[in-house]
Amino acid sequence: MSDLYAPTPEDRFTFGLWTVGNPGRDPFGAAVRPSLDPCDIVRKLGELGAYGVNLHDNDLVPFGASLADRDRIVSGFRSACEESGIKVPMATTNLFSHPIFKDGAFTANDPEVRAFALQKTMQGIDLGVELGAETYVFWGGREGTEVEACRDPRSAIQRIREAMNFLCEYVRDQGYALKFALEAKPNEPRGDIYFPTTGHMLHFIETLENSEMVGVNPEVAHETMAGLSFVHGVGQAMEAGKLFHIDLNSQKIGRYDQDFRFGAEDPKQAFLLVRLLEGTSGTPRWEGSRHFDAHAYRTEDVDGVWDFARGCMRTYKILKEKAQAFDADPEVRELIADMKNPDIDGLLSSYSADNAQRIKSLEIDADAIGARGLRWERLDQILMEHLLGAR
Ligand code: DIG
Ligand code: MN
Ligand code: MN
Repeated sequence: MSDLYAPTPEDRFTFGLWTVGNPGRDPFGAAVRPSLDPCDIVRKLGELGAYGVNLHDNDLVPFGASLADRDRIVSGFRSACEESGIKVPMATTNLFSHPIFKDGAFTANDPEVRAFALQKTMQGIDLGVELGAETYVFWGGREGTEVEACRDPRSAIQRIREAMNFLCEYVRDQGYALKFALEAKPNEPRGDIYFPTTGHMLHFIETLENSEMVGVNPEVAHETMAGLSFVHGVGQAMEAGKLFHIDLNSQKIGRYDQDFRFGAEDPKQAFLLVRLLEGTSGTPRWEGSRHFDAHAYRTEDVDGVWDFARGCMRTYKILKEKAQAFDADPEVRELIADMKNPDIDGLLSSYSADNAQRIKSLEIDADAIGARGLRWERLDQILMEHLLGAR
């Protein structure tokens, strides 16, 4: 019998080489799993029904590799992708592992570090485009401080703006059809990271010279670490036309960046996110990659890694089916139907002296409205019953 929740490339599920390739190292313990060959990862993801694989430059090409070795590695990887039908929709640069970046990359006080970060990123962009990437992510994991007196925060912002403007012009100069997606995180590995939330990134983008090329890559764990609603952050990015990529995973609030299997800690929030991305309430479906920036628990062996990958995709598809059922539920549709008021509709959407006068003259019974129940308790209970399989 066919599995309703078996992933297919049409679902556009992607994983990073660094996610399913995570060897289980953490600040308090060594790796527990062997390193996986990138070509083996690609073949396995193809078998599992994934759409694509994403990478940092050094996930594939070791830091400092010769040009000949780089070309040999890339050629073999491209062959594995083609044989497995796996795409490379997104690429990014590792600007956080090498000690040169220990006090930042684009924001470092040393201009030679900033130049090296630009050099490495241009090479990473060339690699990503060569592999077919359409989106280039920037996660500034080292762009931050522990000792706040080390630089004026305005200098950090100006340096990152210079780097983004420079790299957008590089992409245009090369004729690449590539968009940038900026990923926020509030802290870890730095004490405080600049641009800590998606909201900060959305403002920053509007200060760039080529802002139309730049969007955001919100991550579940990162907005949750900041104590924010991920659904609201994604909704704002979508409304601004700036949701260029998304990092799906799971997170308990008030913890380190856990990057757990999608839905593992927060099925209700995951349900609401899938509902938003899939547009089951009647809005347009978001067509980007459903990228899992997550990794298996350190308790797992390699077989457990593939359990993790299957679980991410399966949970997403189960929640998609439940969101479709929820929004098709007649009682839900009745409860969230747009409230209409012929006396008011049309008055609020744009200013005119006439509209102002008519709004001023409205007789609104605030006490009667204040006493009215909204029935959100009933709505949320229905959501829970769909989620728990009781409806
Ligand atoms: C961490 O959440 C970051 C890095 O894994 C990578 O640069 C980016 C792309 O998903 N997410
Ligand atoms: Mn993370
Ligand atoms: Mn991420």
